Amino acid sequence: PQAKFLRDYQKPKFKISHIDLDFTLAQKQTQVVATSKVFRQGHHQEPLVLVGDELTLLSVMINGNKAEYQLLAGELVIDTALDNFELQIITQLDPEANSSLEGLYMSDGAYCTQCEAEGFRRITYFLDRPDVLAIYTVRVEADRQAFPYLLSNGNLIDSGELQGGRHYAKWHDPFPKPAYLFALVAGDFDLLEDKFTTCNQREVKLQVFVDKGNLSKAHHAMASLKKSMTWDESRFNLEYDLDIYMIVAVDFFNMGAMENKGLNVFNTKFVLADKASATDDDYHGIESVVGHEYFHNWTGNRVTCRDWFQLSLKEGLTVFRDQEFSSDLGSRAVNRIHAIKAIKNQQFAEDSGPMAHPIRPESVIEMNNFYTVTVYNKGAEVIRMMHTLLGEAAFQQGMKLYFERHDGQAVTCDDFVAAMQDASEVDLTQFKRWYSQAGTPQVDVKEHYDEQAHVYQLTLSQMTPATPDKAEKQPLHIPFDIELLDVDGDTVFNRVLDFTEETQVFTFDGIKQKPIPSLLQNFSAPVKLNFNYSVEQLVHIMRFATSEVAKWEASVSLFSQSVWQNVERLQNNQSMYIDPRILDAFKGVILAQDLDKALMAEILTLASASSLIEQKDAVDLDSLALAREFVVFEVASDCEDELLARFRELEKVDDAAARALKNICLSLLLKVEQSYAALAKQQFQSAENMTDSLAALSALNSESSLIRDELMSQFERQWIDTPLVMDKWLVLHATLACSKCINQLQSLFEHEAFSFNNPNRVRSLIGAFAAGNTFEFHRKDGVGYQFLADAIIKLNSVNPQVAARIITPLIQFKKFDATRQAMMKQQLQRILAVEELSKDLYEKVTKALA
Ligand code: BAL
Ligand code: ZN
Repeated sequence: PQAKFLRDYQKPKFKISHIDLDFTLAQKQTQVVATSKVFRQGHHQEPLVLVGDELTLLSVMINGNKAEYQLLAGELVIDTALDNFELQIITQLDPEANSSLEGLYMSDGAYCTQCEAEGFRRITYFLDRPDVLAIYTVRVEADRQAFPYLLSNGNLIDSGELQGGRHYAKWHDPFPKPAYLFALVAGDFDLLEDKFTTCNQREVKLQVFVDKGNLSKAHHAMASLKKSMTWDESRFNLEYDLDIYMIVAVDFFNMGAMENKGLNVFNTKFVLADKASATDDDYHGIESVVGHEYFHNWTGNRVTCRDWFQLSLKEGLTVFRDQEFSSDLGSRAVNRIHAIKAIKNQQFAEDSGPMAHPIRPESVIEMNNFYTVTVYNKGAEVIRMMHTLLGEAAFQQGMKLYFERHDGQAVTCDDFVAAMQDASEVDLTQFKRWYSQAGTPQVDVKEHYDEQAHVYQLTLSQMTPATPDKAEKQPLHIPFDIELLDVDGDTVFNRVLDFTEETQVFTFDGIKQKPIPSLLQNFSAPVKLNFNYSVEQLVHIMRFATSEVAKWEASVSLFSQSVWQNVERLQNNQSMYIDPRILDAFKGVILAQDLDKALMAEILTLASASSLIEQKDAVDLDSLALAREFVVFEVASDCEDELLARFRELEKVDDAAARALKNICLSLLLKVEQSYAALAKQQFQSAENMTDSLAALSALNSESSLIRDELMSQFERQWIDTPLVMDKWLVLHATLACSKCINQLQSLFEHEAFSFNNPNRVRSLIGAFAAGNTFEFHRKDGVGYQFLADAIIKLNSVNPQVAARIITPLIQFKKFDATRQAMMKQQLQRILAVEELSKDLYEKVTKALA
């Protein structure tokens, strides 16, 4: 497989202004007639080259006559002297056999599509690239009884009956769009309907389609959609533009959801919810993803990407928008903490691994491999930094200018930054380096206080380590937010510093006593901070920082420092130890009366093993396991009485933040004493919602006990017919912190709740194990690596996109000891030797072994 490069971008040689698609849906042989209006662009004699994949070509006609063509390696080459013509292509496909879930496929008896990034070429030969925008008219025909709903983008313009029990529907989308936003759905569903009146008094019909019997679980998604529409009008002044907005939930889906114009297709995971079957986190996830897809209507659909290297243009910006939506509606601090965790735990890992890439990648073998935490989440951080530098008012002016200039176009990240710069007084020339430099910048901070002169100085130095794509890095424009606190906890300085040079000294005059600095507040830039905080400073920040996020960050540092110190002690054959001031700080949080309960829960969710690993370049895993367990045990047992009191106080409170705090208390109590298993059992038996049942099971999941096994069986019996809940059960099995785990997982491959064909099931059983069960995955005997590699080899032919996604922990091997690295590489070699290895896996494995 060959890489494509951003630098090779060329404008399309032909334009397609309109396309009429006619689908005859039938078992094994769906037929697609695609009729396009084609226009040569500029003066050239080159042939029209269309791409296709897995298609049976039946005919090609130009202006009603049979056309000459060649089929070469997935390309249909049509040599014609005409400058404008009507092209008709007839293809045949087999959606039933399509297990890759790209293009047109079947999910539980319904036809549906996924065309981003390059799935449309599995439907017909086309200029399948995002800078070719066409107006779509789509006719769908199928058996009426099996497929009563026939849906596509835009507005319904015709429908009717046909002979033989068949029927048809015709849809027209007036907005020109790239092929990746095309969608079709045909099936039998339950339908929840509502309406929304826009700020300009236009009435929009809202529809959520779900599998039969699930109607009562669609209300939260509908409510989230209406909130999203209201919010986008009030915060971004953006109104919806079609007469109808449809969401269809399907159980077989590679991603979370897809923003097809007017017809979003969603993974059921981000639609279906009721209190009995969905957790508070699920509710939050649904609101956020429904918002995300809705916000794409402007940032993605009305203005789209020129080429796939610009993916962050729409994804970084839309993640930023969905984060702001969640923060405006809920707790800003807790939402920020979740966003920071995604960067520190996953994006930093990507940056230090073989797949490191800038938010605008420069070369790609398989585009599906670049729907990453870097493009999405670091992309959102880059937008957030611009928001910090410009302020809300100027940022909104920039958005307005961006739409004025580019509505209806396919543009680049440079176009976006230019709009932001032109609408504000802020020079973003240096800032743009964030788009082209991969890797996590490291910021070292040194402090100096002159007691006589009352001058405090911070010296900041930045360095971005080499990544496989580039060794040389230039200094970045880093907005560096700080607060200086005095010994009483009052603020003496609180501002964002413009840090632009390799080394820069910031001087603060008139500082009467040595302050305590709270650095990189709110994680104002996606960098690694190196500052030698003392325990005393961290405790002070936890107590007095103005920012709630800073309090949380300080707690993470306190816990992590203690774990690493104990790793060192173990390596030096010393006994482990914890500073009592750390214990007091955590106890203070449990006892606090003035802290938001959701924030308290975040602080007490002690850093996971995988997040600790991300803090270091090299890790002694065996010592880390022992040291982390020790520090968790010390914190939990020192706070046992306080944890139990909080648990009791919140036991019956019906509120998500209270539940979060109560449940973290329960899980810590189980770290102290297995006798608390009775408490977990009691909670499980009396739980009135999924949050509490699942939390009880999770708390018991650190060893294979009788109580745990009994409750797992009860849960299984209760939920066997509800796949999304069985996913939670699979995740519990996959994350069991016990040496029996892998054997049990192997036997679960045969369980009726599992299927290699369904991405949600695969992610729950195999993905969750590799990414979330750190010490079992990294077992010394290498069985964890072999288990993952076996599953990936099997998935290579079933669903390459999902296989390439769950391989991530296996390619990130650099931090581990030589023995583990060798075993991981050995499994990668096995994968590389597989016949007909997909492009997706080929790209990741070869980069890892390079
Ligand atoms: N565009 C793919 C799914 C999403 O990011 O919304
Ligand atoms: Zn998106």
